[in-house]
Amino acid sequence: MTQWDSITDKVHAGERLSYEDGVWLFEQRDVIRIGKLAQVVRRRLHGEKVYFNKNRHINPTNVCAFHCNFCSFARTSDSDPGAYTHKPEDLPAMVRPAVEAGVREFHIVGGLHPELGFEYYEDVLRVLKREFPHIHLKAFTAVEIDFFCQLTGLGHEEVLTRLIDAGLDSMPGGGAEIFHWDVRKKICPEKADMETWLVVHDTAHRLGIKTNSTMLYGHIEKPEHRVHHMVMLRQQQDISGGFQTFIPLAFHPMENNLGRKKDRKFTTGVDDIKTLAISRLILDNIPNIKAYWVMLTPELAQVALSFGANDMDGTIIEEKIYHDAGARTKQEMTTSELMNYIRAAGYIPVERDTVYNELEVFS
Ligand code: V47
Repeated sequence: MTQWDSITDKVHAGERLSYEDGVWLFEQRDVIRIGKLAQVVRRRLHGEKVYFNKNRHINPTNVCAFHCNFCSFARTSDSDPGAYTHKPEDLPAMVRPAVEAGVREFHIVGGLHPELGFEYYEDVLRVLKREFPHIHLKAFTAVEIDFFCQLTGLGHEEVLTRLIDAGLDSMPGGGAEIFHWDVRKKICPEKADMETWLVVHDTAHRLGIKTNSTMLYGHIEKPEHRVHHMVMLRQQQDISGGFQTFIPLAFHPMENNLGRKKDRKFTTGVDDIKTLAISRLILDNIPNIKAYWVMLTPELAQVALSFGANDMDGTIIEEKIYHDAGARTKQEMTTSELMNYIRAAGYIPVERDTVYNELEVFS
């Protein structure tokens, strides 16, 4: 029996793939064959449906105490060129047009400001929830939550409980980067480490908060690190069960030191598609795989739908982290553009809310 036969049998039988299977798949050139296997899993879970939502990103500040070498968004102080810190009370006016256009979710992440207190972040949520009680607040990565613990001396559960009281409804999956310390120590040594990132999500899941997960790939990591990352997420999901989706994030090399070291090379389309497909195969217990069109381009995200992905994120409106790093995509897509991409790929668009309740099936 060849390794292909063994993996194919496991996928059809719904059996878990091993770490070794994952690394072996990364070594294979036949991306179509990997994609076909990923589609077996994707069809079993979702049939022909592809999810999207109507959302708006809000980045309250880009001033950050940390120095991750892949980041093009952060500024070290408020006096740096391009630095900004919005007052919480100014946010409602900024985002009202998007609310009037029908968004249902605010995706709120930002810098770890060295001088602001925890109350600033609570106020961001409180002001937005007061003004727009019907909008879901998906806010703050595990790294931000851990930073708030350092600011306040409180534990993860206390910080999360205070944020829930202020209006937090769920958490995004950022800050995961690459868990393996051999890589993490070189790209973001100051950030919460793998254990801390996982503990924050574990705590959120126990408090009833759904969260997402990500992986930043295409820089100095090797396939082994990618598969290790996925296996660690899978292990956590077995324990706490609250991850809704996995989003592979391709490294963007402009305006950051890591990109300079890599001669500003972007990931290739084949690597992007292969990574998505393998994640669908390894992460058997995370229901959704997101093709984040801002990062992939809408065209490649559309292709990804036939390689295991079943979610295209949303309308997004005003994305900053990727655009500061050289994203070649637009800032926003209309729902009809999103639906056209999904339909043209042969799938059924389904509008969802942040926690994956189906709102409308456009069959
Ligand atoms: O954690 C930062 C990444 C993440 C770069 O949960 C970069 O639904 C590429 O997590 N090149 C934040 N990536 C974005 C994020 C996210 C995005 C979409 C949906 C969700 C969700 C979460 O962006 C960071 C980091 O991994 N990032 N700089 C860069 N130069």
